[in-house]
Amino acid sequence: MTMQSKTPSETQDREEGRGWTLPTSRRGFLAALAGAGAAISLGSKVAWANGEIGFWAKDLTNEQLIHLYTTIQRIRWFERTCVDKMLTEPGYRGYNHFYVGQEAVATGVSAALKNTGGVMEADLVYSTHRPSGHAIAKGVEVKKMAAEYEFRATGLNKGYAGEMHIADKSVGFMGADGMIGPGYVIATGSAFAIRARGSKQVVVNYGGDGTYATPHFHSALNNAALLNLPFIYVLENNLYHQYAHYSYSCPMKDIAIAAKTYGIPGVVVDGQDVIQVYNAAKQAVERARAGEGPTLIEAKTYRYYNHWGAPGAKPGELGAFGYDPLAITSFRPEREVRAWMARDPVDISRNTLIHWGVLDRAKADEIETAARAEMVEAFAWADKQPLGKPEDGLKHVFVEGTVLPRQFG
Ligand SMILES: Cc1ncc(C[n+]2csc(CCOP(=O)(O)OP(=O)(O)O)c2C)c(N)n1
Repeated sequence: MTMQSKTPSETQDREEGRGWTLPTSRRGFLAALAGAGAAISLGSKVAWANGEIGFWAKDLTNEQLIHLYTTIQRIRWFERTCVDKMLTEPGYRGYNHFYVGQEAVATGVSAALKNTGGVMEADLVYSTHRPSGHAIAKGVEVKKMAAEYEFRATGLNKGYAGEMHIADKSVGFMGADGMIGPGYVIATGSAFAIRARGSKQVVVNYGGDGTYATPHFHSALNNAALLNLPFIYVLENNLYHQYAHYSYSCPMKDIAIAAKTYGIPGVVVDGQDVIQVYNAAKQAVERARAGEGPTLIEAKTYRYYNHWGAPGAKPGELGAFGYDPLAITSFRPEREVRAWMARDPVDISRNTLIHWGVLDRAKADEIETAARAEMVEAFAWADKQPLGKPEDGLKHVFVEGTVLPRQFG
């Protein structure tokens, strides 16, 4: 990648010393970035022009880079532990729409977000029916998440959500959504509320390639563009909706082209490479935070396992799931599966960080072993948690208390 040439206005600004001074060191620049809003956007443009932030994510510290790799491993092992249980434990209750293969997308996006401060301060993420990676990357507690997947009373949502509707407002994870479509409209509404409050929060909405064909996709982007909302649509193009290739429902190869229709940036990014995803997300977040409106990011990625999995599944069976991606070739070519597995997000992030001298092999192995142990322990803890009682079924469904009679409308 070549450095972007300086635009005349930026050069002019620099020469005339308009409104900003450049700290000499990169760390100094990062400290200056601690400010918010428009200052970040302007600072970032200057940094970009100076080669400070490039495709190598120079703004991330070694610790933050290691955190990316750790997150990818944690997502991978959450899923693999879940799969193991489905295949080997007849009593396991959870089901899952697996995220294996797509880990770098959620990880890269969340690294560009504010993930603390609760619903009024954290950036908000609206998820899909394939939520585990989105949730873990956002900072959801995995033990409680594992318990929720098994409908345990001490789970993240008291066993009411299962996989399909997990939510954790404390980290800005607003919830998974089993319906393909309506969530995006809710997410844009949420971005509108944020703008109305004058908050600097940003809303990220995830969707699959299948969402292109829904009216909600177009309605969400159209309104976000018209109202200039702090909204980012991350479309994870894993090539298939259930068992149909996306070319059956989308006439373009790059779905990001749709952004042109709404006059907003549309970015295609390699979803297997966490650094590339991070860079695209960071730019979109800065843009949204500075009041410059929405972005559509299309991350090209691939799901290894089948559409979903449930307890009692047999490896490789269509309609259940396959643990071995190569066994799931009845609706996709084996060479395609092999080609994507050769670009595994775990390997890419590991090799990148080793190549950069951020990690060595021993440390990378240690992180993987720890992630694996953490997930085995989380699911073992979840197994021991109590199940919900039938008589509690209607609790937390309605708001408790009295509503005064009044006329609406
Ligand atoms: C409105 C609606 N129609 C149909 C379904 C059934 N359904 C569940 S997942 C899915 C495919 C989703 O594909 P995509 O958006 O590409 O996401 P992916 O599963 O590939 O991550 C469908 C059709 C649904 N959940 N909601």
